[in-house]
Amino acid sequence: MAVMSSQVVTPELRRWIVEQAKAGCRPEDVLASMRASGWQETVAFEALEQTLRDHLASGSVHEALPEPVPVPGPDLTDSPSVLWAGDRGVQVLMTMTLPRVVVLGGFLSDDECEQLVAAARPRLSRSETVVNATGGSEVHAARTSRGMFFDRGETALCARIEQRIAHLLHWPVCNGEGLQVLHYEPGAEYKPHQDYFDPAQPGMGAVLARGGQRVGTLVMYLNTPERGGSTVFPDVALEVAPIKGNAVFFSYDRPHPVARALHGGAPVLAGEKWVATKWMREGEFV
Ligand code: PD2
Ligand code: ZN
Repeated sequence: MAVMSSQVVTPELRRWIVEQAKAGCRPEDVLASMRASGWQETVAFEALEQTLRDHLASGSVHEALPEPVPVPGPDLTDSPSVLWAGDRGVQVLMTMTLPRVVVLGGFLSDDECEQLVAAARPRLSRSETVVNATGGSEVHAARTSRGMFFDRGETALCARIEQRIAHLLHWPVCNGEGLQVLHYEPGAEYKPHQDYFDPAQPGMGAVLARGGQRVGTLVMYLNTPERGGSTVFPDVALEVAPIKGNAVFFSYDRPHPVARALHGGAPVLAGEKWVATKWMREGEFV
């Protein structure tokens, strides 16, 4: 344990500094957080510098940052308030750059929401998450919704919504996975996670072979829960309220925390929550 000035740099502090660096935080922001929690300027600076130097020397941050790739997204040139999605106008309610998040109003009609719920309801089963080791999937406590997948273009309604998404986000229909519908009952949630696949994990080869990485997500709200159920982005303290017919789009140009795309579905506190999710791949999803 190094002693500098009157404050002691603990192993916990060093570990925290390394975690911040791995998550892509800029050193000046890490320094500002340390100052805000009472660390003296010189102590904070030296702890940061020494910890990062030691960590680099240990070889453990030489994992290269993946190169950014093209991602889907609406054309937000000149800050439009309404975007044309091929068959209807969609409102732009909020935009953010890092992470790239766009909240859309009136993406689906009430009738489309109700039809999706009715078609999905009889086919629901407990949602699963990807198992890193094998690329398969399993039930996990972090994800307590029930869900189902439509095949791409399975119904006329799916095909219409897929065309709308492709038009709005300038991304081919064939790069999209089939629509997934999720149902959350009170208490159900989807803890913060990344939608991309961790390329370092064994078992990802088979997943990535079906169209490459995921690069964008559109979560469409099919009802309005009484309380709770927001889509949250903890890195930037953003909470998107689930409102029937609205949607939240976000993209991630590399499979790394620097894209800041960590997100989750907060627990439903009262009522129920229905969403449809469209994941977009780099290439054709087969
Ligand atoms: O239901 C949601 O709000 C939600 C949150 C995070 C859905 C997903 N992720 C997803 O389907 O990936
Ligand atoms: Zn997600």
